[in-house]
Amino acid sequence: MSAPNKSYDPVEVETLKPEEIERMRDEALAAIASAADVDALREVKVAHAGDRSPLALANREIGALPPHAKAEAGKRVGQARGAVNQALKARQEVLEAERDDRVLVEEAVDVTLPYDRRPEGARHPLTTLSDRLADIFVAMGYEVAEGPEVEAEWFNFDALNIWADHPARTMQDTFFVQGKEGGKDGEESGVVLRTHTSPVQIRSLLDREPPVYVICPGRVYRSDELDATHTPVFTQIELLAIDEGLTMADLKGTLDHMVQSLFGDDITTRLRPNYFPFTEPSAEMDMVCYVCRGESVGNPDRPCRTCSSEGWIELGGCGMVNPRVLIACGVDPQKYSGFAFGFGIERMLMFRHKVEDMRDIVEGDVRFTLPFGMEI
Ligand code: FA5
Repeated sequence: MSAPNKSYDPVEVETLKPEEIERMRDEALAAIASAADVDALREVKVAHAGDRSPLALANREIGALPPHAKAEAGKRVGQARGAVNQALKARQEVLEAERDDRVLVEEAVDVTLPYDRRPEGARHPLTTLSDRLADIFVAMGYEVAEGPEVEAEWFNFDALNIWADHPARTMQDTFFVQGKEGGKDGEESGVVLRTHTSPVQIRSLLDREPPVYVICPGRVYRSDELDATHTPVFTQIELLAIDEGLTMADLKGTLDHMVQSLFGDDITTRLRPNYFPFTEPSAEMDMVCYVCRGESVGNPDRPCRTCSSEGWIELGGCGMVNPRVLIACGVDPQKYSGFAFGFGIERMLMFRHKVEDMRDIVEGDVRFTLPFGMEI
């Protein structure tokens, strides 16, 4: 602040002279006008409107003036500062708009440019469907059980009541890893790639005390040729329920609940007599065709490709667990009974999503998998 203003005339105070204030204002306005961008304007603002700017310092001199002179000087400095602030605001708006326009142009994305990133994958529909099936049963209190894919022959066959000379061994064409005769001395079982998920029934019963409620999704192997409806490596899901007093009605109710959860409330199942050594009685399970709901049967005007106008779709095998299996696992068949079923997930995926060739499912082409990626 200047020394006491003896003459009490603001004009006599150098920094408060009108032409001086005008010069300060004009310099500020010129600097504002020539600021090229928002950053430059920020510096101009500090220099010409900040606490140590010439106009701010001049403003401080007003305090030293006598009361009658303060008003005039205050008005002059105030107007100059007002003009500078207004100019700053206006320039700020212009420069910000220019910057935004520039950013829009610079950061624009040409969505028509060729896509050169690696495509994102998607969960394989077999995994999604297996998880979905598992969820249905976990919600009913079932536990997910697992077993090895390279399995002892005893678990895959013998314990399931399929003895070495049993004709049922030829029902499933087996990949042998090591035959009994090739094993070390004293070994009782050969080693196979499991031909079905049923050995997990045995492992589950040996691991747990009844009641047992397990499901087991997993990969299985058969020496089948790869064609439109077969693959040598496929996926099954197995269910096993062992408790006191379980009957075929429980099996039927469980199957109905599963197909209704997947295909809709009005879908039911039916059982047809069949034979599996590990279940007695055994059945083949079918579900009502979820596309035509059976209406294509005997109705040539409304043919159905999904069920070949039969009204039913074959799901897999099931039955009441053979007491011999329970005995092999140390479970008392007088006290406990139970049911089991197993089916191929590839086949279910084929009719559920109208996949016409099983090779599409197993070949791993991401163009097949991607459309399924969104299913939750
Ligand atoms: C079995 O494997 C029995 N373990 C099922 C079972 C479990 C019956 C529990 C009773 C109690 P099967 O051999 O029929 O059954 O095979 C079951 C399903 O596997 C078939 O319905 C079919 O959907 C599927 N499947 C069989 N072979 C192939 C293959 N090569 N490729 C794709 N899916 C197949």
